[in-house]
Amino acid sequence: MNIEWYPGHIAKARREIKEHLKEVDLVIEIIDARCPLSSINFLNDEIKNKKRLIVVNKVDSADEDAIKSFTKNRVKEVIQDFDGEILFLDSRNNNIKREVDKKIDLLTKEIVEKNAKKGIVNTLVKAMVVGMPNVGKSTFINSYVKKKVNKVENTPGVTKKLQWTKISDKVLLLDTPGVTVKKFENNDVGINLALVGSINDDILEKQDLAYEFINKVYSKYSALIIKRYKLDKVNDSSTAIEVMDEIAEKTASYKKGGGINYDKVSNLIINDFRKGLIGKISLE
Ligand SMILES: Nc1nc2c(ncn2[C@@H]2O[C@H](COP(=O)(O)OP(=O)(O)OP(=O)(O)O)[C@@H](O)[C@H]2O)c(=O)[nH]1
Ligand SMILES: [Mg+2]
Repeated sequence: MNIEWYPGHIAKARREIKEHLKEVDLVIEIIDARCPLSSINFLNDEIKNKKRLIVVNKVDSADEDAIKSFTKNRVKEVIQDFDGEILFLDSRNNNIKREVDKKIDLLTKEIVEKNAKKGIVNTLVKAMVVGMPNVGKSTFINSYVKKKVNKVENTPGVTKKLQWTKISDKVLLLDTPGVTVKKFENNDVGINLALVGSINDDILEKQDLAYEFINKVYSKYSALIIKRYKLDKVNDSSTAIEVMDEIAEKTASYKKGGGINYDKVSNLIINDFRKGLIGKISLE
């Protein structure tokens, strides 16, 4: 399965992000905890020289062991000279302000001190919030400011324009549209991003995507899948097709004239994963 999604509006958003980089002191990069390495570092060259806070978001949906293993060293595998901070969040939670403030203080200490020496006592830190589509950038800002200032929806491409939000007298944040890359490093990255909803569903072959999902996660998470769909025929060594077939059977996903409705069962599996209904599953 080969996935590419780089429409005109994303190319435009990328250009706009680049233009606004000059104005900000800090970049807050939001990534998806279920596939942190697939969703990280998409603006590599552009934000290389900026102070960087990586927010590993949606931790409520991800496998706890996988989250624990995501350390600064892991980040350095993809961003060699990373010297920023990492913060793990469920951004739908409204109590994130204190934690975020602490990280921003840490990363902007130098700027604030430099300004203080020049006699500027109230530095307003400007930060840009960036990330792949649908990772939760707007949700993060809404929770941080404790107001619904940005539109949030569970599809990619919800935020269309760059928009500033004043969080406090100390912090100003820029929400940006989600951006993907022209070509993913490998197929697996594209598949992971498609599964978490960062790629427009219209271009995806759902049957292939659902197959890739089961194929990828079944060996590790068979217990969760078996429990969710009350499967009793498959076992740990069953193939992805056998698993999909039994899910179809147990969810009555049949075509009118008989036979398995693979479109239906594929959509069901993907949506259940995205909603976290199967359990805490990580793709990496
Ligand atoms: N489970 C969970 N869902 C989240 C979290 N943060 C955001 N979401 C959900 O993820 C979906 C996308 O959120 P948005 O804030 O619109 O994402 P975005 O990155 O601004 O998306 P674009 O503007 O389309 O690029 C929504 O359904 C949110 O409710 C989180 O920490 N945990
Ligand atoms: Mg948004």
